[in-house]
Amino acid sequence: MQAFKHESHLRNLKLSGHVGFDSLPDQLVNKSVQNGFVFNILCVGETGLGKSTLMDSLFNTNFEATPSPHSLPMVKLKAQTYELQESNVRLKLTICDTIGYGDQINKDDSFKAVVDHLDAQFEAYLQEELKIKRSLSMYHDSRIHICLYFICPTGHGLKSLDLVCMKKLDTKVNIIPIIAKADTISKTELQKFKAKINEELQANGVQVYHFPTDDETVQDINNSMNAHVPFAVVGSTEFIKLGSKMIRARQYPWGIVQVENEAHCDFVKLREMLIRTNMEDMREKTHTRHYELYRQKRLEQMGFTDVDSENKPVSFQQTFEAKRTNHVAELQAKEDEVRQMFVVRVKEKESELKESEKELHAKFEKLKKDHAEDKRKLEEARKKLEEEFVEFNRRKSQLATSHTLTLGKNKKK
Ligand SMILES: Nc1nc2c(ncn2[C@@H]2O[C@H](COP(=O)(O)OP(=O)(O)O)[C@@H](O)[C@H]2O)c(=O)[nH]1
Ligand SMILES: [Mg+2]
Repeated sequence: MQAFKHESHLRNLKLSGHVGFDSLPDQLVNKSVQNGFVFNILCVGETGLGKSTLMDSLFNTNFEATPSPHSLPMVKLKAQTYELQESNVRLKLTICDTIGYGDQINKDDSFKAVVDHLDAQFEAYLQEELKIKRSLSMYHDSRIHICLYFICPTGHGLKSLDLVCMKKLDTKVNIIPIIAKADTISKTELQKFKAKINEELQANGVQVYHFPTDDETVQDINNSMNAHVPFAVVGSTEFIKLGSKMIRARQYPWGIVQVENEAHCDFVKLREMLIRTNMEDMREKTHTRHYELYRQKRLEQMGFTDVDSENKPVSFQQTFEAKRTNHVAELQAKEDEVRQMFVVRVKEKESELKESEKELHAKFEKLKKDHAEDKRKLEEARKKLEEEFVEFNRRKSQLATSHTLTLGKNKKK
C-alpha cells in the first residue's frame, strides 16, 4: 500500500464521470446554516458615548439595555446573548458592554477588567479543548470576535486611556476603532481627527484590525474601507418619515442626521464591514491568531513544549512523564525536609526537657540540703535543750540535797 505518498508524487487523475464531491461546499453551507452562527461583540468606551444606541442601530432592533450610571467604583463587563434570525440563518449574538469604563478618577486599571474578560473566555475554551470528553460542537463559544473601541469625538486625538487600553488589547482581540457621536464634529475637523488618530495609533504601535485583502472577491471593497478607519458613526433609536419610508435619524433644530446616509456618517460602512463582509474573517482570526497565541502561552506556562533544548520533538507523554518525575522528586524533597524538621524539633524539645529536668534536680538537691540543715539545727537545739534539761535536773537535785543537808544539821542542833 502506498497511501501516504509525498505530495510531489501525487498523480492528477481525470474522472470519467460525475462522482459528486463537487457538492462539498454545499454540504458545508447546509451544515453551517443548520448549526447556526455565533458572533460576539465587545463594546469598549466611556459611559454615554452611544454604545447601546449603536448596537440597536446596527442590528436594527431594540436590545433594551438600561443606561448605566457614571458612579461605579470600577469597570464591569456585562454580556448579554440574543438569538437573532434573518431568513433561515440563525445568529447567536453576544454583546458585551463595558460598564463604568473611564468613569473612575484613577483610570489606571480601567482596561484590566476588559483584559481579564478576554482571557477568561479563552481559558474557558482551552479547558473545553483539553477535556477528554470534549463537546466543542455544543459548546457556546464566548470568545470575543471583535472589539469596537468607541473614541470620544473631541477632535483632539486619542486620550491616554484609549492608547493604553488598545495597546493591551491588540494581541487578544480584533479591534475596530470608531469615532462615536460623529454628528458632533464638523466635516473638515473629522478628516483631521481621523488622520491624527491613525498617526497616534501608528506611533504607539497599536495593531488594529485590517479588513482582509487576500480574498479577491472582497479585496477592492476591503482595501477602500481600510482607508476609512476609524469609522465615524452616528446611532439613534429615533425614526422619522422621509418620503414614504421611516428612517433612523437624529433630529436637530437645524436639520436631520440620517444614520444610514453615507454622506452623513460611516455607519453603513461599519455595518457592511462588520456584518456583511468580514464577520467570518473576524471569527477565523480570533481562533487562528488571538486564541492560538493565548493557547501557546498557556501551554508553555503549564510546562508543555514541542521541542526540547536540543530542538528534538517532545511528545505530550514525554512532557507528562518528565513533569511526573519532577513532581515525585519535589514531593520526596518536601518529605525529607519535613522529616528533618521533625528530627530537629524533637531534639530541641528533648534538650529543653533535659534542661528543665536538671533545674528540677538542682531545686530538689537544694531543698534536700536545706532540709538537712534545718534538721541538723533542730537536732542541735534539741540536744542543747536536753543538756540544759539535764543540767537543770542536776542542779535541782543538787539544790534539793543541799537543802536537806542544811535542814538535817539544823535538826541536830
Ligand atoms: N449626538 C449623538 N448622540 C448620541 C449618539 N448615539 C447615542 N447618543 C445619545 O447619547 C446618550 C447615551 O447613549 P447610550 O447608547 O446609552 O450610551 P452608552 O452608555 O455608551 O451605552 C443617549 O442620550 C443617546 O441618545 C450619536 O451618534 N450622536
Ligand atoms: Mg449602554
